[in-house]
Amino acid sequence: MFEGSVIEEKRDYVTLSLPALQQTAARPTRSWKRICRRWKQLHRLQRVVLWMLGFALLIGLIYAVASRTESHTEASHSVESHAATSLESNVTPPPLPPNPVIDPEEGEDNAQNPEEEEKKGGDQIIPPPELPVKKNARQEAVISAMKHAWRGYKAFAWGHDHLKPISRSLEDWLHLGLTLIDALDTLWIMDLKEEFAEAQEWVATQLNFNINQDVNLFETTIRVLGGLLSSYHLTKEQVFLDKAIDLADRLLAAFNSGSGVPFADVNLYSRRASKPKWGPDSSTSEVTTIQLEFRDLSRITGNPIYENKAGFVTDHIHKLPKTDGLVPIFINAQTGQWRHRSTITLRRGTRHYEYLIKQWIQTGRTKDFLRDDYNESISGMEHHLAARTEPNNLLFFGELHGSTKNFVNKMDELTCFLPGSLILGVHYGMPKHHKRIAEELMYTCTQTWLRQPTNLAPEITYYNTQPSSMNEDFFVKSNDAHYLLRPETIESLWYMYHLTGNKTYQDWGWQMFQGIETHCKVEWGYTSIGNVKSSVSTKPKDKMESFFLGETLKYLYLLFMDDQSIYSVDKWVFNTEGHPLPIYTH
Ligand code: DMJ
Repeated sequence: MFEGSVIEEKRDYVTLSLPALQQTAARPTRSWKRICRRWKQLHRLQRVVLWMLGFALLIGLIYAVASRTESHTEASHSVESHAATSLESNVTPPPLPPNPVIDPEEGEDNAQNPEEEEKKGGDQIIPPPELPVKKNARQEAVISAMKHAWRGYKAFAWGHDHLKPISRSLEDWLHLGLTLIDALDTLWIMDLKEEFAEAQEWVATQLNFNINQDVNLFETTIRVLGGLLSSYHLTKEQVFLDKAIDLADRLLAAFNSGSGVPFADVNLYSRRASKPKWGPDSSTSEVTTIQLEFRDLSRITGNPIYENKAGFVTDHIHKLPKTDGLVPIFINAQTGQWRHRSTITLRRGTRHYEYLIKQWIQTGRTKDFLRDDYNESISGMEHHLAARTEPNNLLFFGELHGSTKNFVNKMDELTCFLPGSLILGVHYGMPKHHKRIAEELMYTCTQTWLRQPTNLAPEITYYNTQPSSMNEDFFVKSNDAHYLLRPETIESLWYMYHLTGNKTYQDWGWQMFQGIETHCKVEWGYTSIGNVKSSVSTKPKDKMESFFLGETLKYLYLLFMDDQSIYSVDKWVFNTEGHPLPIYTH
């Protein structure tokens, strides 16, 4: 309004002044004669002074005009270049700076101001090495699931073994904060810095192994020792190594048996070992599935005791009689001998075979007896356990029961990690036909999920090997219809995708994840369910297992990763609980 009035004012002025200029146009001749007359009347000296003043005025005027022109030129130049920049911006947006990737070692070397460095170290977690810049939508969905599970655990079970997400309570088993430790490296891999920092803080200040508690050697090794070791490798934070050493020193008591084959349980405080409460023997897969972790600790610390104690068991089992490489499921710790008439099954035995190939890889493929025992066992599986279904010829691996070794046509979800180990072996030069077995078994395992209305697998599936009126390849008994948030099939899908690049494996995994989201997600986390056979009556069991965070969500995240080189199986060997450990040269 104010500016408008000024313009109006100026317009009036212009209008008024035009006639005034026209009126003054006739006067110059008369004025000029008068000026000339005055000039002649001046004294000579006065005229000289006036000339000089005029000259000085002229010079000043020229200078003023010149510098005005110069500054105007500069101003127009800068307007032009600004215009050019705006134009450029309209055409091509400036490139965004890449996400910073902080090299942990570089960070240490660059320490200029110790105080600032200390502050940084206190509240900043270094992202995983070679962290991918962008995550795709499927990865983001899995990260949301992880955050959701973590939120429930933090609210109602913080520092305890398991969350009961429906009753909003907790459950302890080993009293070791299992979920928190199992989740550590998953949080790290997903770049969930805040959550990782609070978990690390708990490990540093609350995790205490000096407790009067019997723990299972196998479960404590794969979940807690494995979780601490992989966290140490990923972060180089000393606290994880210190805790790992303290725990392993206590667990060593388990090997104080007549044979050197460990007892199943150890009391962490008294460091006394005992057979399991349910029977006289140790489980074979449990005594042969702890070597990756104990060896890793020896390699880090330079103390050979851990590797020697656990490695002895593998050497001992290597010498025991087997059925074409297949082992019975129980062994006596005092005598070091198999339990007579014990069943052969991949359900409780498979992890033994997994650690044969993985130990061979971990030791830089230098201990060939491990590779040979593995190959013999796969031949044994093909010969004794492999069978096909009616009507669709699906491959599955059954069990040989008791002393008669009767074939039983059942396979557990637990067995479905086998395709992953098989394809890993093929990658490292095992017989090529193992790939075909891996692909076929992968398909069968996937069907046990995707043929259920929930897209979730039952714990145990029975297979029809004879034509039947049901015309179905498999069926599930009501007692076996639970899904405990297990990872095995998803774990194998990751290996299959990782090593073949076939995106179908990703799509299968995505469908399974949808099943988990639809039927297991509750307000405060995820729950295992009692019935995968109905999408309306799933019978939630109110328990979130630690391996759901340690394995299931981790393998889903890895499965959907665009850049598969980051956690490559050429650099890492994953323990049976999904914790990555480095590969050594020998
Ligand atoms: C995990 O603790 C490990 O994968 C173990 O080897 C077998 N069982 C669970 C997952 O189902």
